[in-house]
Amino acid sequence: MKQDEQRMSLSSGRLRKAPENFLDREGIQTVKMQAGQGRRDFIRGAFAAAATGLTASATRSQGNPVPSEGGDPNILNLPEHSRALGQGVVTDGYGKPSKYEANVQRRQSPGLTQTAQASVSFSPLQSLFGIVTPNGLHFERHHQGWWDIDPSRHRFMVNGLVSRPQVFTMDELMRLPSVSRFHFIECGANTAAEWGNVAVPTCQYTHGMLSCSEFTGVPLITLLEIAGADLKKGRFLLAEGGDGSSMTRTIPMSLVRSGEVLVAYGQNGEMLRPENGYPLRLVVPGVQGVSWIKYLRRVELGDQPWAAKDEAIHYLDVMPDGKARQYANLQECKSVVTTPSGGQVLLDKGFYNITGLAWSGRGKVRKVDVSVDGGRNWRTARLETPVLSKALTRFNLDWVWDGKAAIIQSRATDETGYVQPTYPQLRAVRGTRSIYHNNAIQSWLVQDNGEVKNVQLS
Ligand SMILES: Nc1nc2c(c(=O)[nH]1)N[C@H]1C(S)=C(S)[C@@H](COP(=O)(O)O)O[C@H]1N2
Ligand SMILES: [Mo]
Repeated sequence: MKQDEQRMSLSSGRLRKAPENFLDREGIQTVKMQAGQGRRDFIRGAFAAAATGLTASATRSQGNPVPSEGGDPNILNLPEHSRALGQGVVTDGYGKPSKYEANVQRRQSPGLTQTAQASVSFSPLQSLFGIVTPNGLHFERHHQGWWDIDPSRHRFMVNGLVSRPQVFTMDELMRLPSVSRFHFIECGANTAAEWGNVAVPTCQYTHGMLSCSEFTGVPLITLLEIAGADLKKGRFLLAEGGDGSSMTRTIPMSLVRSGEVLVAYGQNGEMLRPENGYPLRLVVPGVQGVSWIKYLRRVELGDQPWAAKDEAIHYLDVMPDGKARQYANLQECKSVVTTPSGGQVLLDKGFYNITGLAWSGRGKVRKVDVSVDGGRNWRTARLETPVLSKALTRFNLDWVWDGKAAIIQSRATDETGYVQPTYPQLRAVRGTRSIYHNNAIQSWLVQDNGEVKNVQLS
C-alpha cells in the first residue's frame, strides 16, 4: 500500500532501452582491425568500440511530451490509421513482429568465433517479457551449422540394451501420447566470458545463451519401454544428433526414468525451428544445453558413460588445482536483472520497475533478493506466476532512483535452499580458469548520469 502511494506520487522515470542495434557496421570493422590482440582483449575492445557512439548520444533531456499549450498533436490530429482502411487478412500467412521492433534481434558476439557455423547467437533478454522466448529469438548454438531437415525422411532409432530395437518415423512419434512442458535451456558456457573479468557490455551477451519454451514431445522413457529397454542394466544413454558435428552426449538414466526427458518436436505451440533442431530434439530439463541434442537421430542404452568427444575433452570444468571435472551437467541456480541492465540509460530520477529472470536446474525458484547498493541491503522481489520447475521465473521489484550511483544485483535461491553465489564465493571454489557453469551474481552499475555498466565487485 505504502509503496503504491509512493509510486503514484512520483513521476515515472524513463528508460532508454538496451542498445539492440549495438554493433553497427563501423563497430564491426573496428573489431576486425583489432583482431590481432589477445582474444579476451579483442572481445572487450570490440564492445568498447561499438559503444562509443552510444554513450555520446545519450541524452537526459525531454520532459513531458505533452506541450503545455495547444495539446498533443498525436491526440488532436487524427492519424491515418483512424481515418483510412487498414490492411486485409493474410497479408502475411505467417505473421511477423512490428517493423518498429526490428532491432530486437538475436545477435552474434563479434570476435567470439571464427565462423558462423560453429558459433553462438544470443537472445535479447533485455527486450523480452514474461518467461517465454519467442521462437525467432531463441538463442542458437551450432557446432557445424544448422539444417532444415525433411521430416518425412527423418528417422529416430532406439538400440543398445533393448530387446526390440526400434526405428520411428516422425509420423509414428507424433501419434504417441505427448506432453507439453515449460523449461529453460541454458548453454553451459553462458556467462563464460565473465569468468576472469568484465568482458561484454549487455545482458544479451552476458546471459543470452538462455531461452525458455513450452516443449511438446514424447517422454523418452515411453520410447525405451516400447523398445523393451533393460532398465536394470541400462544406466546411461547415449544421444546422437544427425548434423555433421556428430554431437553425442551421455544422459544418466536417473533423469530419463523420472519421465522428464522428452523427445520433442514442438516448441511454443509450433514445430521446432530448424535452428533449434527441427524436426526432433532432446529436452533434458535442468541440464546444460549441450545435452539437448538437436536433429536427434538415435539413442543407445548402455551400462556406463560413453566419454564421447563433447564430454571427455570438451565441456569440462577446470578446477583451481588444474584438474578437469567431467560430467558436471546441471545448471545451478542463477538469476539476472534484465532492466536496468548494461547499455541501457535511465533518463530521469523516479520510479523504475526492476525486472529480471531466475532459474534453477534443480527445480523451482523459491526466492529472489534484489540489492541496489552492491549487496549491502537486500529486498525480496515479487515472483510472477507461473513459477515452474526448471523453467525461467520472472521477478519484479519497485524502485525509485534518486539519481545517485547504484549497483543493482539479484540473488536467487532455489527450492533446495541453494543460494546463488557472489563472484568471490564462486571463484573460491571454482578458480578463475573455467569456462562453463558461471552462475555468479551479476552487478549492473547505474552511474549518476544514468548510464548502466557491467561491473564486478571483488
Ligand atoms: N546436433 C546438435 N545438437 C546440439 C548442438 C549441435 O551443435 N548439434 N549444440 C548443443 C549446444 S552446445 C547447445 S547450448 C544447444 C543449443 O540449442 P539451441 O541452438 O536450440 O539454442 O544445443 C545442443 N545440441
Ligand atoms: Mo552449449
